[in-house]
Amino acid sequence: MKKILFMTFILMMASCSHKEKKESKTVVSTTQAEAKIEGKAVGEANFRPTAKGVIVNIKVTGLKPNSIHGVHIHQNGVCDLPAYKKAGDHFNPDGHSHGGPAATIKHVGDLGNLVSNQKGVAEKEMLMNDIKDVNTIMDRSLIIHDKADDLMSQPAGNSGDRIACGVIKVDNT
Ligand SMILES: [Cu+2]
Repeated sequence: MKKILFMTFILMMASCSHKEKKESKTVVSTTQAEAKIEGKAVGEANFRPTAKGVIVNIKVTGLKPNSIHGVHIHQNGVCDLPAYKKAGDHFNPDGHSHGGPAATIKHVGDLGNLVSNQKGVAEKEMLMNDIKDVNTIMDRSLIIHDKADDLMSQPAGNSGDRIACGVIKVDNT
């Protein structure tokens, strides 16, 4: 912890003395995370920090062929069967409305949709431009829904039941 505080101090000092570079290269923390996804779809999500935001990479198998499924980060790191209710609502620290991943106003946890191929495999990589530190989403959950997220309906895009879940944990590998 002392080391982290010290690094934070150094970063603050650096940003004070070089204001013009403030936004460009700072990665708040190098921590990475992963979520092992289980349920009606099985797979993995990985999260890594970049200067522009956290990049999430999701790969799952076992979905219905050629189907679309809402995918979000929900606030609690609990994957309780049968319906993952304890995962709670979308992770939304800013109190924003629900939206699509390209929207300016959206939940931090709004990752849009996963689209499966004819084998029921879906892959997605996207930039979460609202957060730069993977620790912000640590010990929360990644949830896949039965239906597509319409990216508009409040509070969760009308995406139906929760069909798969993974808790987001530190990735030390
Ligand atoms: Cu959700």
